[in-house]
Amino acid sequence: MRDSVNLEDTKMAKSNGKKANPTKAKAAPKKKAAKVTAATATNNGLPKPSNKPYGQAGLALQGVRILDFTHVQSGPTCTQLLAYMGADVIKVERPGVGDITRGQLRDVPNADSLYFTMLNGTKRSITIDSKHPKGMDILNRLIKTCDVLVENFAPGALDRMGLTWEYIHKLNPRMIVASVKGFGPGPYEDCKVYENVAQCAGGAASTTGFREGPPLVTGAQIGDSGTGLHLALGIVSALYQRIRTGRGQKVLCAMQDGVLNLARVKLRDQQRLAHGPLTEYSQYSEGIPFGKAVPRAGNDSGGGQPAWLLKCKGWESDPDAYIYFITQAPVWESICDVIGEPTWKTDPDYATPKARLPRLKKIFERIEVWTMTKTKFEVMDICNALDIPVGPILSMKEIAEDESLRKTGTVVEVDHPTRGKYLTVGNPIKLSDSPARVERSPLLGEHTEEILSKVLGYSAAEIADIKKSGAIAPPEKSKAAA
Ligand code: CAO
Repeated sequence: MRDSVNLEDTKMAKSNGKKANPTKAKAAPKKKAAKVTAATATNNGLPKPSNKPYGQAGLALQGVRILDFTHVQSGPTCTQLLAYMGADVIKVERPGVGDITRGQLRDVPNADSLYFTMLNGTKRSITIDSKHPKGMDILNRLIKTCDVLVENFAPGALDRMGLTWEYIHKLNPRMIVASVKGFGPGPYEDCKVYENVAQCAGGAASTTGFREGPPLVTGAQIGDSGTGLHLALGIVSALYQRIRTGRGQKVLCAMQDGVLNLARVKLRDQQRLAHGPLTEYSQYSEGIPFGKAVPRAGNDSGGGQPAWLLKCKGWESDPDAYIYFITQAPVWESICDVIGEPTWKTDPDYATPKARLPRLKKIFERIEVWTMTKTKFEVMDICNALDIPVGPILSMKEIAEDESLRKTGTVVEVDHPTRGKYLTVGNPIKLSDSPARVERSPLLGEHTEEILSKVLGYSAAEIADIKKSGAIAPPEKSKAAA
């Protein structure tokens, strides 16, 4: 709140042609400040509120051009999201090779894999050999015309291409250079990192799984996609700051940091351990002492409301016939009624959250006797009507077929020239004035000529010359063409 007041004051001072002075602005009399805020609300350097209907005033990131040097998953997640929001994302790929994921985990012969297509929608692809002199000329022009360069190469790779921060910033002082790396500065800064390395090094794996088993990685790509999301926020923040400063900056997201940010409740628990056992962990109700570090908590809730995963009708043959059941304190009486234990409402052993803590195992066993008589969807219907928070375990098959996710655009079917129709995850962030732009991924180099001529202004003769040089096509091809 205070920051936003200062921001208003800074803008106001600028619009008055005076240098902003936050100290003076803070000391300004209240009445005067209120008057100024009202004035800035109308002109404040912003255009008048659009009269166009919501959703027809362009896309949120329209006009932002991204030089996308990303590959595999973490970087592509970030730039795909920015493309969904309206940015023009130009993906640079190595001639003849492309992003390695184009060919990884292939399900349809000779077609780009789902690994690639689901992470690179709504982008344009240009092939450029960055180690070829003519390739570097093209990159120089791209650097001059783009707002953001996003990359997730191994540490040092961008510098080895000659694209140091100093070089880029000299060519285009407004350029934001955003990077994903495995680790931040420190002993591991030079290491290459993939998803599960980040999950392990970010503290997530040591706290995932069952106490009696080894550490476990999770299926959600919190290291790759999670860090891509962090990077996207860093980029839009830097774009916003650039409006005031006129200059770009470096944005760095280390995957270890991104995972730790998502696992912050476990660092919370690590500190709580110094003050006694973690009473909401089922190991407490089982009388098993805690060690020095946060243990694996199985399906415990991780929050203040005890919860567990319970079998539902059909669990013997359906591996996903489970419900996640939260014994939220305010609805405890409804839970007692629905499972057929009305006496637990007043029994001093069960009536209060504190009394229940050492008995959680027994309580969940009893609730499970009830859930096993119902399908997970029946439990959902019954419990939601009573305000009891529960969640069905949905398989990916169920998600793929879920009509409501299709309606909201969270799951989208797109058509691809070589692989046909496929499902992708649309924009999970819904903006009321900026509809998501979810399109298929580009073929390798599909937009090379279009970008060279329309974005960078090369003439037809220059493009023919570049083609012959081998800078945008593999050497064999260019030789054959010559
Ligand atoms: N033209 C010419 N060369 C190109 C090029 C182009 N258009 N695009 C890439 N290259 C080159 C790079 O210059 C680099 O060459 P050098 O090593 O000779 O400098 C090389 O291709 C690729 O670099 P890389 O080391 O990044 O690739 P890799 O497959 O060996 O490693 C990964 C992959 C992901 C481990 C590494 O990039 C990394 O640690 N990235 C940072 C962390 C990250 O994002 N991890 C998430 C990956 S998703 O699970």
